Amino acid sequence: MAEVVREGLERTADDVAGRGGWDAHSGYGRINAANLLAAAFRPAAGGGIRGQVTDVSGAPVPGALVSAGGASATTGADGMYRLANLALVNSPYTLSVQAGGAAYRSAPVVLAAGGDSFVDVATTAAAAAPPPPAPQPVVNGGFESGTLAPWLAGGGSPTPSLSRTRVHTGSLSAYLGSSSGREPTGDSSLRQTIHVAIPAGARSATLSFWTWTASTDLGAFDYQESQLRPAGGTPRSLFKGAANSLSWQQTSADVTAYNGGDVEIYFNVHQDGGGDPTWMYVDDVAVTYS
Ligand SMILES: [Ca+2]
Ligand SMILES: [Ca+2]
Repeated sequence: MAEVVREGLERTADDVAGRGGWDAHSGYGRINAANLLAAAFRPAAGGGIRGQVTDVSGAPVPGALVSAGGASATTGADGMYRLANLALVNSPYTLSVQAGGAAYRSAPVVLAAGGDSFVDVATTAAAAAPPPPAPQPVVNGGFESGTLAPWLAGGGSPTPSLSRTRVHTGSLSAYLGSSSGREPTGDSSLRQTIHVAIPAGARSATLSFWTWTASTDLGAFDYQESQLRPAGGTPRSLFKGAANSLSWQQTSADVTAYNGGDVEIYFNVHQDGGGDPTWMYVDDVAVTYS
């Protein structure tokens, strides 16, 4: 139905391009609703052929050469082509398509005067190879290697460790702070420096991770925190406070601004030694691109 309406709109439009033809600025001209309802077609000396060239997987084939009756066009990124203002007197036309080193010919295409005929061409051109997966700059972001490395532990109050108690995915996470025993005074931190390199075809990079937080410090002298620390730049806080989520929460941060440079991912639990401990699990730290 939509095709019938489209063709009707085109063929009953008021001529703007001249001789009932098409141009890139005004298309087939101004819509004329009265003519459309009356099916009063505009006199036209030609018509167009439009369509899409696809590969074996049905994906668009850009850069395919489509020609008919001495006119030719190259498909765009969406695989679409347009051959405009083909002379009606030479109709029907046979499309020739060259894609992926092979040639194809269509069945005869009868032009519609003053409108487009749609012809899609399915070729056997090989599907484009998928882009290689972007490198993951965070190493051991799921803590599944059985060691914290290359994460660097700091603070020593206490030194972070691996946990099997609470994991977001897999069987291990990182455990900062202390859930039991005498509450120490000081920091329990983990950090890793990554190099942000947005791959071709992507425009942005996002860091995400999951944390499970608990705190019994009602005075909020303790805190869990996460920062991004660019080399030579100002640290950026992603969160800081005595959180008590008791569930896995995801944090995401746009790291596009660090493209081409290094940034340290920093997690910390600070405790005040007051007997009301605070702790945090971290898992699935990763950078994605889009
Ligand atoms: Ca894990
Ligand atoms: Ca405390």
